[in-house]
Amino acid sequence: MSFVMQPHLRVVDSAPERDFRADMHAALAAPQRSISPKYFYDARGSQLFDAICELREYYPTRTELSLLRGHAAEIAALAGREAEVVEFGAGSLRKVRLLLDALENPASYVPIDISGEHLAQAAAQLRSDYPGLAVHPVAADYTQPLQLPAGTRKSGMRLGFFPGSTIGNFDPEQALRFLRMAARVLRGGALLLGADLVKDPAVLHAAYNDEAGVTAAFNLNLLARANRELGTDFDLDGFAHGAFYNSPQRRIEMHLVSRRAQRVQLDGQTYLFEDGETLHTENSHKFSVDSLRALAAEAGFTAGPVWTDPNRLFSLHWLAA
Ligand code: AVI
Repeated sequence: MSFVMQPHLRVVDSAPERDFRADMHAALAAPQRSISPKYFYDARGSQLFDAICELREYYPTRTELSLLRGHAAEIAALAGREAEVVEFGAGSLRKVRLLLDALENPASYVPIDISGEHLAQAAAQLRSDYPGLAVHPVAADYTQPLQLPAGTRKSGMRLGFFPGSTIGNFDPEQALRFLRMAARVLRGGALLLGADLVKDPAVLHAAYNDEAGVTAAFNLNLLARANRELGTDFDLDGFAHGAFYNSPQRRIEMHLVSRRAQRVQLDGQTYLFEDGETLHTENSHKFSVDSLRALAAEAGFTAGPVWTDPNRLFSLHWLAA
């Protein structure tokens, strides 16, 4: 893996279009069809995800924001002065701003994101709003082995930030692999991690089946993206959004469900969907506080304080690396 240096952006070449095409072929050819949820996030998908975060039914974002606000002083005391904040995914600037505002004189911010465009925007915004902060964006797939740019950290600790329960979108082996990588790059520092909690399945079900249909549009956008970028001929009206809580596996599963028997073409190959057959697009694992701490310990972290809301919807973990 090599870094391509530009004035403000370090790019790790991961040929995303080729990955999407190969992964879509593999998904369509498999007996149990499934594809990584990372392909949700083109420009439209990112907009739809932002809209999901505002939904009445989708409690994780506002609950995590209130945990960050409510425990800012404790987090700041643990982080100390001049921390370097490394964010895995340049997602919600709202969240990292809360963290940066809480910290004492944060020295630098390293957002890592697969979308160079998203990163460039995030970096430009933060540079103008935090003139004293050194911003070093890294365009990379942080689910792959990762090397952080050297020499960006000052005297403070390296503080990883992985909010939103994105950890739940990994399967258990990927989650462990990610946490091991994070423990390695943050060694001597810590990771501030948001994790959604196991709860009443009705609450979970509502969060992924909102009345306004935004989550359905987010799910179906994957097919629109494939049509545009890969030249598939998915009939968007031929698929329905499906999301349910798989309680033995403690995860929400999202699927695109074929409404009838139909064919889909990709690069001259034809794939058949039976009526009711699905393309599995996402898992969103839910954790207990203890299961998350055990996973982190297995990856090499020492679990520290954990903060939850009074309804125990969501958890925010301090994990020492
Ligand atoms: C990004 N991730 C944590 C979200 C989740 O809840 O698993 C993605 C999402 N999918 C449907 N709604 C939100």
